[in-house]
Amino acid sequence: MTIERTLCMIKPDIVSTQRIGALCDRIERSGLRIIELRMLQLERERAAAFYAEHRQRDFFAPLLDFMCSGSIVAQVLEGEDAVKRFRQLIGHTDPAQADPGTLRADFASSIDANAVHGSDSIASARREIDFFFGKTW
Ligand code: 3AN
Repeated sequence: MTIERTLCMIKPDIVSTQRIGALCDRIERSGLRIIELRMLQLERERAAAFYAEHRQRDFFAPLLDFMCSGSIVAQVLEGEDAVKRFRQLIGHTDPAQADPGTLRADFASSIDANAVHGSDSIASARREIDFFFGKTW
């Protein structure tokens, strides 16, 4: 086991329905530690840069619309095996297919409005933490 850091982004569906606290409670109860936190509004260009790997997908434009529809909360989470553990806690991209007890099963309403993002690898975590918090890691 190694101590890792991963990027969590709480999406506009959770912020607008005032469930930031409920979601952070679940994260903290999982044992992961919130060590940085910032609330912000993504501009379209910035959202496009964050999701650049999906540029060719037909859900790209609706994804940007949604991610720019309100504020998001970016966080750095730290803990043993944080990248994998947080992905497991989040669950499947489509909440209809997410296992019971996962964040998307409990908080997400659709594959678009799916509550939360978590880095999918250590390399992605580094890039995504830099994206929101600068190269201080
Ligand atoms: P995840 O967040 O589960 O790693 P990614 O990285 O494949 O999912 O996709 C990024 C985001 O794009 C998802 N969180 C979701 O909001 C959206 N997305 C992914 N696949 C689809 C899809 N088939 N239809 C609509 N939106 C999608």
